[in-house]
Order: sequence, then C-alpha cells, then structure tokens
Amino acid sequence: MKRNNLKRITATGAVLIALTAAVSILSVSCAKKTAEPDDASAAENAQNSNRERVIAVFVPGIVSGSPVYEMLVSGVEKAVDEAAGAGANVRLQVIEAGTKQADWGAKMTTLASSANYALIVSSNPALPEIVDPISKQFPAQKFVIFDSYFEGNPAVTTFRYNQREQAYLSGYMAALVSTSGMESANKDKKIGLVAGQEYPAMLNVILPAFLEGAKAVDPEFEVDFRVVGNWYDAAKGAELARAMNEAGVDVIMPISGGANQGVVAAAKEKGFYVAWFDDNGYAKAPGRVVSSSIMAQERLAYEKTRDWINGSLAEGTPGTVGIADGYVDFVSDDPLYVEHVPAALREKQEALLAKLKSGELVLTVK
Ligand code: RBF
Repeated sequence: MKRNNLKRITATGAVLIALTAAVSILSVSCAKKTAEPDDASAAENAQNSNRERVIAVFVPGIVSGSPVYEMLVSGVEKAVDEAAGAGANVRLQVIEAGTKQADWGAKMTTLASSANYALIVSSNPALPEIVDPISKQFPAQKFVIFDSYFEGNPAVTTFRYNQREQAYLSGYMAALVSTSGMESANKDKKIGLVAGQEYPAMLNVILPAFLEGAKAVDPEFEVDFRVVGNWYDAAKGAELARAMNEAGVDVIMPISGGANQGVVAAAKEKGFYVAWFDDNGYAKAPGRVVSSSIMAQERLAYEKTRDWINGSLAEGTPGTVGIADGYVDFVSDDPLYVEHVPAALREKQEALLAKLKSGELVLTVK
C-alpha cells in the first residue's frame, strides 16, 4: 500500500479544515447575490454538479500495525484515486481517531456536524452503535462501515465478514501445526489467542470458531485466550505470548492491532508459531508465521467506495460476505507458506478450503 501518500490529519485538524471549507462556501454564495437570478441558478447548478466531494476515512484507532485499518485506507484510497484520475471531483481525508474509545463519539460528531464530508467510511464492530444516534442528529450524513452489522438506519450501510469461516480456517491450521512433527510443536493440544479486548464478535464468533476449527483436527484441543486490554501495547502482547508458550501453547493467533508485533517478536525469541489473521502475514516472521486467514477488506472497501462515488451503492442495508464470494480466504500460494509448512498439512488445509468453497461444509454466522 502507498503509505507515504496518505493524507492523514488528526481530528483536531479536521475541525480546522471543515471550518475553512464552510467559510469558503459562504463566501461563494455571497458573491452570487450580485448576479441575475437566472444566471445565479444556472451557476449554482453547475457549481453543485461539479462540487467537490470529500470522503473521510474515520479510523477508530491507529492505522499502522492494524491490518483491518491498513486495508480500509488503501481500498478507499484506490477508489478515490481512480475516480479522480477519471475526472471525478473527489478527495480523500484520513482521520485517525486514536485508541481512546471514549473520544470516538465526539470526534465523529465533529465530522458529521461539519457537513463537509459527502461520505464517512469506517471499520469496526462497535461503531454502528456510536454512529446511529449521531446520524439521527445529522440525517443527511452518509456512513459506510465495514467489519460491522447494523440494521434499521437508511444512512448507515454496513458490511461484515463471515468470521466463523475465517477463524475456523485459522484454528484448523493452528491445530495441524500443533500436532505435527514441526520443530517447535509440542505434545500439548493447546493453541492460543491474544485479543486486544473482549467484544461480541470476538467472544461469540472468532474465539468459538477458532476452537471449533482446532477440534475438527482433534476434539481434545483447547484455546488459551488472553486479553491485552488495548490495541497498542506490544510489550504486553509479548509478555502474554511468552507466558502462554511456557504453559504449553505452541501456536498463537494475535488479534490485537499494534500489540501483534509483540507476539511476533516473542515467537521469534522463544520459537513458537503464529497464526496471522486478517491479511497476509507470512513475511512478518518467515518460518514462524504458518497461517494467514484473510478478509478481503481492501477489495471490499475499494468496490463499495467506487460504487458510492458512481451512485450505485445499495445503501442502508447490512451485507455479509465470506468464502463463497471470495471475501474470506486462506493464503496458500505464498512461497513462505509453501517453504515452511509441510506439504501434508497444506494438503489438509486445502481440502478444508475446498469443502467450504463447494458448500460441503457450511459455517453460518447469526
Ligand atoms: N483491530 C485492530 O487490528 N486494531 C485496532 O485498533 C482495533 N480496535 C478495535 C476496537 C474495538 C472497540 C473493537 C470492537 C475491535 C477492534 N479491533 C481492532 C478488532 C477488529 O475490529 C477485528 O475484529 C479484528 O481485526 C479481527 O478481524
């Protein structure tokens, strides 16, 4: 992703930009008062049809180190760049709201109340509950929120991934590795999950499906589940992972944003394996990362932003995407995976993937 091209501002910066824009819109409409009425309305129409549309990406956290947010930003950026390249008057602003969740509502309210953003795009399962009341205050503001599910607000469009499929694939491979003869695998039937915090999608979908996938390899498997308490503390992530490894865990799935790098560092230091989640993570620690169970958030964010710009997005309804339509998958063709994971394990994983793709195995989310 083109990280250097990101136009990032803080929420405070956004206020300044919003106010400046409001002032310039005001001065344009004052100037028009001097023209003849017909000319004025023609000018106004021309102005409206070619009015710049600013798309805001509201990041509830920090982009760097969080696969979901990195993919979100690059997908929206691609759609905006492409549309702008084809002559559309659109522009992107990325707003990092930071890790203080108590501030997200106020920051979002600032954006919505500015009326400066034609669309606010975000990603987070907790966000619709925050956005819904704000949307009632500012009903003209449109929102598209990925990695979430919400019904009943025409201004809020959500998309979620089938994370039961995604986490099942991860648990299956983790258990295959844990029961293999691989160098750092031990005899304990224990795998681990390090989460940033506890939330419904984690407790009701991801954690149970990770265990469900592992139990499909051997019903004796258990998951050691630990919580960092935030989405940035890499030292805490490493500390938890070391303790888990000492307690017999040989494969850990980190879902803790910036704290993931602590888990990966501990894996290199202590010699256990990592099951990466959300995007392709094999290169994070070649030979240590043995699994990448992914959601195609970059592609989905690109497609839905493009559709919105073109006026073809079906708004106000929630969508669920998964393996059948290619938005959840397992990365099996990465040379690092092929090099470090024995063929017998890869073949079993491939067979599971085929069963999910064909519909022989159906894992629905409620
Ligand atoms: N995932 C991240 O990678 N980074 C984050 O900063 C982050 N913050 C989150 C905050 C909240 C309140 C919730 C509910 C989830 C958060 N997630 C974060 C998890 C993310 O939405 C998703 O569940 C996981 O990436 C697994 O796909």
